[in-house]
Amino acid sequence: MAWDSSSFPEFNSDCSSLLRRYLSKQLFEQLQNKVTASGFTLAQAINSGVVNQDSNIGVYAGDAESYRLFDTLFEPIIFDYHGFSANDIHRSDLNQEHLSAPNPDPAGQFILSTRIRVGRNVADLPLGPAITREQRNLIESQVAASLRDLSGELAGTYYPLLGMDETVRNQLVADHFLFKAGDRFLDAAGLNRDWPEGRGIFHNREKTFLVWVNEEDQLRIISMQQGGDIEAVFSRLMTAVKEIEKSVAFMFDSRLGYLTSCPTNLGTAMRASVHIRLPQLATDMTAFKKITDAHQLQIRGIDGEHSESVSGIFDISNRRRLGVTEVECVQDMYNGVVALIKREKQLE
Ligand code: ADP
Ligand code: CIR
Repeated sequence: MAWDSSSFPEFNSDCSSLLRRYLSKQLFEQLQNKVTASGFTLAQAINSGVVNQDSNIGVYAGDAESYRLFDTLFEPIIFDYHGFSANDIHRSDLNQEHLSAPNPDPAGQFILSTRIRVGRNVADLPLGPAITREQRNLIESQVAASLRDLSGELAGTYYPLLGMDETVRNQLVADHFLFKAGDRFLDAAGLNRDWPEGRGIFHNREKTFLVWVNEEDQLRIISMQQGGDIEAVFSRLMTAVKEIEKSVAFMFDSRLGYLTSCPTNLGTAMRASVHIRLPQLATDMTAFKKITDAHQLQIRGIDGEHSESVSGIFDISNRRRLGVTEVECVQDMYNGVVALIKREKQLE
């Protein structure tokens, strides 16, 4: 759906995005002529949520300045999503020794795999929605060069998307290692410009450590493995993040934490998830959601965001990422998963 960005957008009656909730006509008019130094406008920030009326959130930032220039729109969305408030500041804890999350399913009855990722962007450059082709390509070459220096378990190879065999690419997506192509939410945010140039994936031989380059964020640093050893996955990720940070300066704000293109990822930019089989709970989504809501968890489908559950398998992850530490993000997920497994066993 194309829209005339010079006038207040129309929202469908069933649109329930945070954009619709917080963008009044008056606010639109106050912000519509503001432009950041990298040329990012309100129309660009809200395009994804206007074009995709089924968005949950509907806004993206083009650069660090977007969060300040359009703060009257971004802040209420951030507060609503993360339960964060104006006086809160971001707290970080990357110490793996502070996490207590013993495998909640040592028999391997429920948890298929565990994955934890953080988003990162490069300091002093625009975010993906406003980046130029040259800046994106520069990030790709600099990040690929830094990743080449990793050693031990983290050592691996960078595979650019440009020129990648389609069968190989499709298999990486199907196996949950690589981002999909053509996401309409990202597309409308300007994040698919010049595709596939500048994008790629780094991974170690076992595919337990991966880095996505220039997708929604410039880096998505990922640790994953089969089963429910959450502590091992977290520990590998923390080691990797600290290593990469030695050679790449990340965009960081003392109040909002790591800055990301989507406001749901601010703060820790961490999503800790399990793929978990819960066939009994799947038959009663009201009871299921009661548990996930109590533990501030998000339910996604088997192929990630905006996908469906298949065969009673769900992607369960922490919802809050700002105002909580990395350790607390994983602890949220762990506590909720323990509660879900307990309930599933009762229903069996
Ligand atoms: P993100 O995690 O970066 O927010 P998505 O929700 O699109 O993005 O998920 C990216 C990919 O990671 C998808 O293929 C998804 O199925 C996969 N994934 C997420 N969690 C797990 C997990 N615990 N085990 C295996 N794959 C996972
Ligand atoms: C949306 O608004 O639905 C997409 N732009 C994605 C939002 C991020 N997802 C989330 O709920 N954490």
